[in-house]
Amino acid sequence: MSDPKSDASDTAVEESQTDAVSRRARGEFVRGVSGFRNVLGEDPDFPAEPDRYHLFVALNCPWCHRVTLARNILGLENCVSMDVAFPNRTLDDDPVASGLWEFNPGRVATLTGTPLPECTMETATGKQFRLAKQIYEAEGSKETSLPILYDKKTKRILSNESAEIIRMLNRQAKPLGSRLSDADRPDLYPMADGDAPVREEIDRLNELIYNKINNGAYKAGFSSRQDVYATAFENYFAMLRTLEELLASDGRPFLVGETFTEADLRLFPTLYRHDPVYYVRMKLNGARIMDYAHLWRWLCRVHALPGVASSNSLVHCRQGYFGRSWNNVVPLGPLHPITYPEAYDHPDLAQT
Ligand SMILES: N[C@@H](CCC(=O)N[C@@H](CS)C(=O)NCC(=O)O)C(=O)O
Repeated sequence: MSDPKSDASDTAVEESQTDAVSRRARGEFVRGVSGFRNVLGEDPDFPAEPDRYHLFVALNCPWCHRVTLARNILGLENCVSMDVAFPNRTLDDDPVASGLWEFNPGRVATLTGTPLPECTMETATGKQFRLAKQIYEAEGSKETSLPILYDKKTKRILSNESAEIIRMLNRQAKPLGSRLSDADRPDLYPMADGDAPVREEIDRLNELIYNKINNGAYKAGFSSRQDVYATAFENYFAMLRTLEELLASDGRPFLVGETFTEADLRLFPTLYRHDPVYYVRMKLNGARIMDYAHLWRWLCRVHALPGVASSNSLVHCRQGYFGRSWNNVVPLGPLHPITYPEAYDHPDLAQT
């Protein structure tokens, strides 16, 4: 079973920033690095307490999707509050700048012709900021990205790195006030000594899936060079085949075995977007996930887990990915054999 190899300095969290400027100039999409990296519950400034922390997210963003999944799956919906930005960034006529995340629940989505009910104002800083950029500026930062984990008590940004936010929410779920008992709450990254092999396998898959699938999709869809796109395309589908073989090897329900872990949580946002969005938007039209029998059944299995369906919004994904660069006209397919997200209730549609 061949695993596509990662480039030396890419990690499971971020890609190499080596020559980032010249690589971008040569048409390669290179994702930046998050600057806020405090540790909840370990950093004395940020003790784990109920009703103190807040998430700023956009539901079309796959990195934010990791965080909304963790919040719901860990039973933190009532003790970690959340605001939702509009899925399209600000437009050219914006008084501040275009391309920024905006908290504007009145904004109309071209896909539905109405405002989106999930969108909120900014409710955590006490300043009702319109832009995520302003939350960063309040701390002297020039960053603009989502997700953000925010401390409502000290009015400070704790973290803006989704890989670390999900790990911290998992580790501190109980002191944060999770509504789930220890027995009912999944452990996304088990820390007992005996679990070292599980952690190693989660880390190994995280790095491959981040570079070849999660961020790989952007390398394919946002690069402006045929060769960069072609390499990302090949790596993406080679990794899907590897995951299909892994699941087929012994019929395991989840990537690392019998239990749902962080590796599954981090793969889900990309595969959830593949057939209805990335197939067109990221030019990843080599196959649908439905064409991989074990991966399709895995996707439907995760979609059916408690807390998952309420963490997703395909309307926000469609609206967000097909915004400005697609004349705000959102493709309505696929319709065959069934519409999405309804298709995720049908593991039987797996193309064997
Ligand atoms: N490494 C960060 C990446 C976050 C990220 O790149 N988010 C995108 C949205 S999908 C973003 O906000 N990009 C910068 C911007 O648009 O201002 C994480 O995983 O949290």
